[in-house]
Amino acid sequence: GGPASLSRFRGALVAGVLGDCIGGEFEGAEEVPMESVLQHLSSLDDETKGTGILEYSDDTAMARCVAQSLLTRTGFDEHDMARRFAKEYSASPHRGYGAGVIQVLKKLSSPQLNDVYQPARDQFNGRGSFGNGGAMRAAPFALAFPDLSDVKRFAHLGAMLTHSCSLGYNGAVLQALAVHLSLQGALDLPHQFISRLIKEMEEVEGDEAARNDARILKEAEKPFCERLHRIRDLMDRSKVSIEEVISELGNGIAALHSVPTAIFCVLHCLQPRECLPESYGGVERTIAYSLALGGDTDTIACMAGAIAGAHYGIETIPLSWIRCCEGVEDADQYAERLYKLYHQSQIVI
Ligand code: F2R
Ligand code: MG
Ligand code: MG
Repeated sequence: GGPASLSRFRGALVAGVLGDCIGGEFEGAEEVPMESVLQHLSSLDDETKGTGILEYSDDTAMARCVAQSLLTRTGFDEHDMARRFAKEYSASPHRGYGAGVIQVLKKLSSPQLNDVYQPARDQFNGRGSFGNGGAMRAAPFALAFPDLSDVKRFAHLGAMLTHSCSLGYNGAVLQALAVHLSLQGALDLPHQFISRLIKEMEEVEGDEAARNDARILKEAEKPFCERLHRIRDLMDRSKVSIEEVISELGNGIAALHSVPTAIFCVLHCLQPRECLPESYGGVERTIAYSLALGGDTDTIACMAGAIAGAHYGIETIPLSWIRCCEGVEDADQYAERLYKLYHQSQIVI
């Protein structure tokens, strides 16, 4: 479809859920041979193997809260979103949440709480979390707001409800920006896509808080920009091994070690790859490649899936994958409703 078509909206949310559900199999694994990935994926096609329904984890549980809140409030409402996170956690605590964020979610359920951002600020002795939990749920922000400055602003605030370290919330901003640009068709020109992300993140990472956090954590002055430059270098190479991707970009639970990696997975899989079946479409290639990196596979595949789904659209996603993942129908409905919200807010009165 054309820029910001319904197919792209559906692709983004559905492929995000698939990445989470399918990627859960390998989360935390140090090495994942491509052979094991392909076996896992082919078992999804084979109904006789009785894979059953693959459950979604915290990534999708929280993204659903973001989508529901943006739709119900027709925009960003921090109190409503915080309430939904807390309620979802208390109803279903065994979705594999991060060890630290659980404290925030418990505090958010207190009726006495006035400042919904305070529990996140108290994390890690006041330094805040740099985990990828803000980024893993950021895609719906790109689908709710057509304006790029709104996407940045609300992805930042939405992440701050649990992640007050700039290395956490700026990962969410980067992920939302990547989905936003992909939705516009920007991945048709991959080098321009990455340059645009660098330009936007130069501004995002230019503020005092980001510089301060980077200094304390002994990272580069603008850590996400530095990783985006590494992606550009990797893109220009004719061959890149999985080991090089992991050592240059990471595959861990920190936003800095996973959001740029997810973006690289999408870019690397824009063309067919030798290690992947020729029959695979772009979303299949992207998710398969993300799993082969090991580490935080559900989250990297979820984020890469959302960016790739916004590029290729819903029609490219195999039905066999859709059928075996929990929460896909809901994601599809949220996508349709967000599509309407997005296009309504573009009407100039
Ligand atoms: N938690 C997991 N996977 C672990 C295994 C789960 C297990 N399989 C199960 O079944 O239970 N996955 C999910 O967590 C990631 C998102 O985490 P989030 O929301 O960012 O959580 P948190 O706790 O804020 O941060 C994660 C960890 O990062 C370290 N960390 C963060 N900030 C830190 C700081 N300032 N100083 C030191 N360490 C910091 C801590 O170890 C946190 O626990 C996703 O992968 C999701 O799938
Ligand atoms: Mg998870
Ligand atoms: Mg994870």
